[in-house]
Amino acid sequence: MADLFYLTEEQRMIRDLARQLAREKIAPLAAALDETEAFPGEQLELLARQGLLGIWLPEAYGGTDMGCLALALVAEELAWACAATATQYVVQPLGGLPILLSGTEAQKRRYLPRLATGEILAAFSLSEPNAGSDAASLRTTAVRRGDQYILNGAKQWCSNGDHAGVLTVFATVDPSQKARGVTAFLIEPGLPGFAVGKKERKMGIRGSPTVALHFSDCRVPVENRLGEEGEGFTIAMRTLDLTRPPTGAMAVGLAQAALDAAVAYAKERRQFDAPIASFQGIQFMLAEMAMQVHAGRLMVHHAARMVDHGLAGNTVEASMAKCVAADAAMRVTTDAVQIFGGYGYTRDYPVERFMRDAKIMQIYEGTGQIQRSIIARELLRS
Ligand code: COS
Repeated sequence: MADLFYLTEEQRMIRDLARQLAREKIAPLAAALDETEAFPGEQLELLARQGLLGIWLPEAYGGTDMGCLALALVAEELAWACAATATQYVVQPLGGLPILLSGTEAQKRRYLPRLATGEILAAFSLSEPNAGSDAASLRTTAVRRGDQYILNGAKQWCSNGDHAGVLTVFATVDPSQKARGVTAFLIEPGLPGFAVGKKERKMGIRGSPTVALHFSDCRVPVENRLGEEGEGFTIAMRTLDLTRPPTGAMAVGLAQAALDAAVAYAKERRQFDAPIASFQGIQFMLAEMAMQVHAGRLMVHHAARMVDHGLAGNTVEASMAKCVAADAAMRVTTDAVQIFGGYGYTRDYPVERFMRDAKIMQIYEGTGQIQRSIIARELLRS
């Protein structure tokens, strides 16, 4: 089936490597990671050693320049094994792409090679307690004083914010300007006035830490501003255009894992003197699940390929792919629990974790409703 996707030799190689690592080394740790909410440090070190952390970066910055589809392929394989580890993997380009897209040469040289090797991890902080879907309404302020900006405010839902060596943080130089006031800054831990806040206790992807950030008269040198004043919102949106395909790919991987588990269980589980896979009701469910996984995967590949072929403006395709794949993951994982019956509702089988992990796919990197708004806006543009 994979060959139908017309992958290059290089893409097939990187997918196979990720699949092997995910199945042999990462999947066995996934249940305990979920249970303990531990940080997947060992898993990320493994991915770093295998050269997987820098595949989205150009060679000039220590990467292997494999592109968006390769990133999506790896994200899918990792999410098949552990959605929390996969999330941590995708946070590296989420936090780092703004630097690649808009950084000065000095900023790129300072951070990107270390992101490629995994020496430091990245984070991306756009959301706030009162600015989630309406990201342009963020209220963390950045006031220029000489060669510094003074940041004040609170950020929310920052994946990996407590482990990152560099955080791309969005603040506003003028709240009345909405999106046009948003400005991006590179923040390093230890900066006076910057503190990591509450770690959330989440339903799923529990090995991926989600924290609040606090800025209290935090002095940020002007050299740490990314792009110009007012360019931050566009930087954030362009980044999400690139990370929504790999995020959709995580949803595909999770859905594939649930489908694989459901197929295996349906063949093994006997009721009414026959394997439940022999019943048409179950067969139809499995067929529906397979169609949804397939549709999600094709859309993810298409949105990622647009990036790799240098086609400007994959915004709508990225939103469609992320939305369809996330909805597929929610439906497929829910159906997998149904096929497992009472056993599926217990922690003795992985499908309940898959279902909990799937829910975030419809929320992070823009909710399903925001993706639909982006698609509709394009349809209705006159
Ligand atoms: N690429 C480049 N620029 C973009 C863009 C994109 N994909 N999308 C928007 N922009 C630009 C617009 O062109 C506009 O620039 P100008 O003012 O120069 O014309 C600016 O950004 C503001 O865009 P827009 O008017 O569309 O902003 P809205 O406030 O209406 O918000 C949505 C747009 C809802 C799409 C945005 O707030 C969003 O994506 N929200 C969800 C945020 C999210 O995903 N959060 C998850 C947390 S990050 S893990």
